[in-house]
Amino acid sequence: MARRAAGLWALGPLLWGCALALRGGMLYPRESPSRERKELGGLWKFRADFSENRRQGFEQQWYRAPLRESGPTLDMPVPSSFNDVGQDGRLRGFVGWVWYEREAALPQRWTQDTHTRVVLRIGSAHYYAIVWVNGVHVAEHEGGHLPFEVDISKLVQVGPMSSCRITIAVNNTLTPHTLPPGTIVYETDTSKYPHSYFVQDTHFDFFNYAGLHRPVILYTTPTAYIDDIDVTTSVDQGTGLVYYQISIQGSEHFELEVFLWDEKGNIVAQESGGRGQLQVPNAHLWWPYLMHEHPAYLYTLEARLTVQTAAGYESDFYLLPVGIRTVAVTKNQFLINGKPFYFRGVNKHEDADIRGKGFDWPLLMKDFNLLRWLGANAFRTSHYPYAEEVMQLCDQYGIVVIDESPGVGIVLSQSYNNQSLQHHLEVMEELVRRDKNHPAVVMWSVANEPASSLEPAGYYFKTLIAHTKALDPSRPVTFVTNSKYDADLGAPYVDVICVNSYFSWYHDFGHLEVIQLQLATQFENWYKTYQKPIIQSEYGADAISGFHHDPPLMFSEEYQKSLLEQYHLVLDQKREEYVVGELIWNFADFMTDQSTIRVLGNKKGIFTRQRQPKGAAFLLRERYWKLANETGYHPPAEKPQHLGKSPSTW
Ligand code: BDP
Repeated sequence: MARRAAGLWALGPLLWGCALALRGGMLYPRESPSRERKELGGLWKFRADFSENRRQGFEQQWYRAPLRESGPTLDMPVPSSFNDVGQDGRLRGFVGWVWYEREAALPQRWTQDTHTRVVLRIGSAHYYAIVWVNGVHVAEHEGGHLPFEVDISKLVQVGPMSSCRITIAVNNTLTPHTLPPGTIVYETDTSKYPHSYFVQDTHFDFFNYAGLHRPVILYTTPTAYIDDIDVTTSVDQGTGLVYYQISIQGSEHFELEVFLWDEKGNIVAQESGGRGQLQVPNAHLWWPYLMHEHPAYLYTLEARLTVQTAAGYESDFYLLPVGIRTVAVTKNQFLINGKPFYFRGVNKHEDADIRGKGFDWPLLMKDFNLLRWLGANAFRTSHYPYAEEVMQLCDQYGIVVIDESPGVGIVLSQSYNNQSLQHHLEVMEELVRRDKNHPAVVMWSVANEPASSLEPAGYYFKTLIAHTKALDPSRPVTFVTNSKYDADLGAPYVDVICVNSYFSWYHDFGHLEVIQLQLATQFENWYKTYQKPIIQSEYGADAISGFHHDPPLMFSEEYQKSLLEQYHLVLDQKREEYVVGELIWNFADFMTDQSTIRVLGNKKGIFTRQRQPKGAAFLLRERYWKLANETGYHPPAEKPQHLGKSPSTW
């Protein structure tokens, strides 16, 4: 078979690969007396570039005029993946550039007041994006799961009727140096394939949904503004300590006041200056769900910036939810607020139905309601960072998060070279910058199932983990392994061993009787080698909802349940020693590439893709509630579902 891997250049523009260096903060756009926001959700104009080299859009400069003038366009919902919305099979599997466009009408006070800064923020564009406003190139971003933004004030503050036409070209091509990596394979045997035929190969087990997956937002700040806030917390004999650092842009001469509000609307601490410590006597700590009678208590840090201008005073206000809690790891425990914490949780995907990976409030609420129903207290953002709105809900509901980078499928030796490592370091910077202030995030995961026994993996993970710890010394760092305990070159650098295994699924088919022995051996080997706490970060079996067989056979609901039960027997022994958590694979069925081992996707969900329970969901529910009760913590009263509260002075 004549196959050759093609470089990304084959599809990309000349600018490809020049990702912007990380600059400034990435605070979530929140409304305040000094800030407004406008979501650009809804139908955008859309056109996939089906030309052979996928470059027609650049050659014809589709960004210079309304997209409809370039040829036929579709209406495409944002946020959403573009793949499953239409009836055109070519679009579902499309690889290359797609073009989105939207006209936005802006309020006059945004376009006429030059003390207002207008910012365009894209929550996620998978995978590479180039952005133009009114035909002017304003931004590029690599990576499909983290936000980027650009100040577009100068382009929209040009006259009373100024318009704002936003064009975004998005390319979903994955190469050995993207995260996640992939390969474009050209098929050159003309007896089998048409001229210039290529396919996208990936080394991960989920469909490479693409498009504008998360909200696109326009928001304003004053020209002197709060650019970033960095909060870490600790506790000293009941007194909560909130260390903050605030960076300001647009002025060197300013006053900064910082207030901490409790949930009742009282100021409990206050400071001035860009850096300091707020002390909260008898602090309400942030506890995970089902661990304390006051779970997930959130204070609100209010930063007030005042700048003197020729015209008088100008202010900027930013409100940040703050949970006071500590995280620590011993050789066999994971501690939150000094108490042993056991992860009873799930792995998820941002995947559902026709919207693909598009952000969706009803889906998000359903998933959180199901987590509560299950009695779960944790999840891992397998295998990429989730939407910011998800992280905010975790803070509010007390769901603990292992925050994973898109480092999944790192299995080719090329994906360990300097270019890949450099990009991975930048992605960790973007991830930490975005999620550092979430109390729910208790650990970073830099990768999932890399080929960590390959020779370059040692240096790669040593560097990556050290960099992540330097960015955030307050949280442990891990990656999730499926390598052998004595061959894993990255494991020496992690704080917690996270191990995936699929006994009696990917081998020993049907032989549930070997699970206990194999799992116990797995745990003992890892613990003996590293003396670090262990999380069973994946285990599970496919079950096709409605398939039954007793005695249990593979793919039946009975088999999935029985396999889980075997795992639980060993987990119950080892959690007395050093196992600190279990995360089922997977919360819900999800879409994958087509193959003979996937039946319309991966069916290891304990819920279907439509979020209906399989038998295993009831089994896990019973177990998680039992574990919750065993720890002696009482279910909390229903938590009000608002995000923090506005200070009463407003
Ligand atoms: C693990 C991967 C996960 C897969 C799962 C499976 O981490 O992404 O979906 O196996 O095969 O190896 O179901």
